[in-house]
Amino acid sequence: MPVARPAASVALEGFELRVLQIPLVAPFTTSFGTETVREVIIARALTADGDGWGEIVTGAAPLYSSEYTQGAWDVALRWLVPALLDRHSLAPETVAETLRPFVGHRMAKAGLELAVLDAALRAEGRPLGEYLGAVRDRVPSGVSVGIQRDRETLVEVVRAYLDEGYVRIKLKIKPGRDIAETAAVRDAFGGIPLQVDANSAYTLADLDSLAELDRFDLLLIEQPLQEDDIVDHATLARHLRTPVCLDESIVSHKAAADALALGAASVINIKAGRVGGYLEAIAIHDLCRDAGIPVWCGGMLETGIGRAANAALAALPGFTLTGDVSASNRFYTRDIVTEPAVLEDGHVRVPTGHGIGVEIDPIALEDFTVARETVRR
Ligand code: SMG
Ligand code: MG
Repeated sequence: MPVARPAASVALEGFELRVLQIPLVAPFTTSFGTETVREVIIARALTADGDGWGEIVTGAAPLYSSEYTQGAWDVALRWLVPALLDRHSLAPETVAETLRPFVGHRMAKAGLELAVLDAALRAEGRPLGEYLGAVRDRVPSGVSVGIQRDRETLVEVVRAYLDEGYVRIKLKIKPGRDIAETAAVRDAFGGIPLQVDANSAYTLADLDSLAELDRFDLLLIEQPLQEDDIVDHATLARHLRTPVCLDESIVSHKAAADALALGAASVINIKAGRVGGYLEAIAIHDLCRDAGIPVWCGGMLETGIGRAANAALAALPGFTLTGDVSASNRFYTRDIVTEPAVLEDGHVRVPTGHGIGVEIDPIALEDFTVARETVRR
């Protein structure tokens, strides 16, 4: 049990799932493509003591990982939600165990678990941060900068984020759009905290060009190789001075333990969605803290729901590196919560309200909904 004090059980009566499409303030380009709209699934747990909210962070296409909206939608409605509804009284800590027979689909499981957890904590009057073990009331905010048209544009985009107060910059890179881009940002802004993320775009054959990044004194290089290239990441790590951080590869506590045992990573990006939930995320946090491995909280362009939960997670003691927990307006002009996360002195506040600590804006939720399904016991 990763938490100090479990939450009370809820009497689960149903689930409402919605697909939302929310326009982004600007296109977001990574090594695997460009997004202009965030397609996401919002889960609402209906319980005898009130509702709870969760977010399934899949994208429209299986490009970041094998999960995607329609796959998550199908598995949630066909298998996961019915399995949860079969339980008459459900403790949030037993959601993962209940869903374990269904292989994979971790983002779908994570979103459902968060909805149950939020309902339980709201009913008890407990904030998520307190439940997870947060030790800070705000967290430093880093920003993930997509691949830009050219280097001049990249420098101006980074400048605007630094002016807003972001305390760490992450550049998305891919082969051919890496060394010169990183050099341009280093030249323009000197010793700012800087890191890069390749989203699996390289192979070991690119070792020499990846080693060129060593001269930029980066905090880390995130996921240079494929998701299942654990041994190759270990080989790469032995040849780079830049610390290797894993994102896509770390799908569970077990995957994290294996990666550390093999020397495949010296830093880990923790995303609750990717690992199947906030409780699994805490287990990885605890593993890394005991192993002396720094972790940071990743982002999946979350709406105000997941963003609030991520701020709570990032406030745990082992999150010693700045995460991708940015303000809502980094991605959205309009969010689905009434108090979207804002940047204050380079930080985002950990909500103190009950559960995830933010309230849903029902009109925005409705406006962005493109599909909806309700399942009742
Ligand atoms: O939420 O700030 C955010 C996005 C951070 O770059 C980010 N996420 O690989 O770390 C990552 C990417 C995954 C999302 S790309 C669709
Ligand atoms: Mg990443």
